[in-house]
Amino acid sequence: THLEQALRNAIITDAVEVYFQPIVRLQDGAVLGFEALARWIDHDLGFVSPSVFVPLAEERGFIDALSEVLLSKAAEAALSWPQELFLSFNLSSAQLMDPGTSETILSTLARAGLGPHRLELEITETAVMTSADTAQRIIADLRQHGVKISLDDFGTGQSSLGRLRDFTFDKVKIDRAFVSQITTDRASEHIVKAIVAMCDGLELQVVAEGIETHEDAEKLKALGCGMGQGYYYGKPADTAATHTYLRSRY
Ligand code: G
Ligand code: G
Ligand code: MN
Ligand code: NA
Repeated sequence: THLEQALRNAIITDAVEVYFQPIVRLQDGAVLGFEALARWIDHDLGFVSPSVFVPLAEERGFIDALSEVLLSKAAEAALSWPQELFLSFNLSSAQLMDPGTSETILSTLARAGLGPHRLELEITETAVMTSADTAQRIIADLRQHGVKISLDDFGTGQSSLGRLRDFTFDKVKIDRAFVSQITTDRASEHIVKAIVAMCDGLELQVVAEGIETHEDAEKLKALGCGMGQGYYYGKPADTAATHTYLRSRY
């Protein structure tokens, strides 16, 4: 298709970009790291969402090539941040079915010169379900090298609690579907409260996604949630704007 060809071409010509969104400590707003988010603006097609082009690359069998370009760019940017800041990067489900993934990631990091302990990989419940054994091995291998694993979009997949028991994660990201209604919907508040308590018990870090207002942030702090992310703290921004953002804070 035209879209597929345009995307393949964008990968080759280095036209796919990475933006960064801050992840902060809720207590004091300190930046702890950034999530990398792919961005592509095509000459003819204009803005194409990663929720369109990532699944396309998966379907057409070139998610590896796309992801390698993105991770390589993201790692290069992270090199110029303060050393204590982590880089969080999304892995797609197809990558968790491919036994070569850990090797690809580690060698991309090595080439960029970014230590594996600075990388966190965001994976979804659906992704670990589809190919559990392979996913398990990839996760174990990467963690052994110091890479951390976050369970993304928590609460929206299936058998969430079973995943937490059977897999080893470092962090849970509460889906914005719960966070966005936390000040208006009692059920959402109770669910978030329960997730935070459960993660404390399991010694998992917790990030609330999609924080858009001061009121959201205050409520999450009161519920004991450790970290947050969302437009209230910062929208995804390009490498240069991310530098400026960091310079204003350090
Ligand atoms: O940034 P935005 O909210 O538009 O992202 C839409 C979706 O695309 C999200 O589910 C996000 O996780 C996914 N996404 C963004 N960047 C990447 C990437 O680099 N790799 C993968 N696999 N998914 C990404
Ligand atoms: O699936 P994942 O959690 O990786 O996707 C992150 C998506 O959420 C990105 O597309 C990002 O642009 C979007 N996002 C980040 N912060 C906010 C927010 O505060 N509100 C909304 N509506 N979307 C957000
Ligand atoms: Mn994510
Ligand atoms: Na998410």
